[in-house]
Amino acid sequence: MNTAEILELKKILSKPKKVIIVPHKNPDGDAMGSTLSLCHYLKKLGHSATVITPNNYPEFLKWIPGTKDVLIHEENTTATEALISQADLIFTLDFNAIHRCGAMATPIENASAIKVMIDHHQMPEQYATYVYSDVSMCSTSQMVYHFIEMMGDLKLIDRAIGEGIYTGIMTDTASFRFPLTTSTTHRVIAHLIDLGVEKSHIHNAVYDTNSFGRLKLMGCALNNLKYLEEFHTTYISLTNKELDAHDFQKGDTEGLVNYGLSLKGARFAVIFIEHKEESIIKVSFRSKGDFDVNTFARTYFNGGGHKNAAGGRSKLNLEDTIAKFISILSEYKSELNS
Ligand SMILES: [Mn+2]
Repeated sequence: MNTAEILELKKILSKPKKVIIVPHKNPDGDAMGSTLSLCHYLKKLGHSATVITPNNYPEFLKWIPGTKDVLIHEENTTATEALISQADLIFTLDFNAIHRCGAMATPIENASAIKVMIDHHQMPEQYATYVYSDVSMCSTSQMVYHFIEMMGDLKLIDRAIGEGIYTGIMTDTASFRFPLTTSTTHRVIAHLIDLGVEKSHIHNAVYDTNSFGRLKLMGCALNNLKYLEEFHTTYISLTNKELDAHDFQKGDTEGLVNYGLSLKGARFAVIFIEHKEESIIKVSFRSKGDFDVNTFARTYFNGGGHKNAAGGRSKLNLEDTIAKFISILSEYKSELNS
């Protein structure tokens, strides 16, 4: 987003507007943190702002300031679609392909509102009038901080706005350790801590909420871990039966793929999860170094994301999906060994 565009947006936002803010389907910490922080900021500017999520989101995010005012499209379709059609502006955050907001895609496309995208995923679609896309950013939440900064309103960032931003940065960087965590990221975090954001409290609220079932599911996932040493690749699979046996709740499989990448020598880690409702296999990819899982997921598994973290899906059954994956790996043997 260039200076001229910022000035245009500032002009548009100089009078009270009806604003809708939308994260991607199955919102994660960055999606909820960024949308809720932007919502607080816009309310402080005097706008009527509402976060509408495509579907429900994990309980461990339901403490972020502003959560109680979030509307869920899937559970309140008529009312939320009326708000979308009446909106002056729609901000879409933490995704860059309109299908990523599921059943909200059509109402958003049909809306007459000015659309603004803020996002850090690769290869953005061009559905928005104003696009703030930066793939070098660790999180959309950090981009919300810079957006407020570009608007000249850094002084408006308070503890409530800061808690959402902190949550998004923390979750998308796996607590400040992924490669896109920069010195600027840490300077942003330092500012948020100075505003009174309680980092230990947020860490506990998000991470230390495991149910007994989830911990046992983790054990099951680790028990299923396989290592393909010649490819420096680990993979985990979870069947419906295993999920059911451990009282699976939304969000329980979040982050499990990272355990595979923590194995000494591993450069590529994958998790395959049977998804009963959609009858597909959901696949998550993680890598270290130059191995580009965004391209891998796009090419073979109908997905995408970032260079070191991406997702995809397969319509084959679990066994055939894994077999397909292993057969593709041989093409990357030299790359994974270099
Ligand atoms: Mn993100």
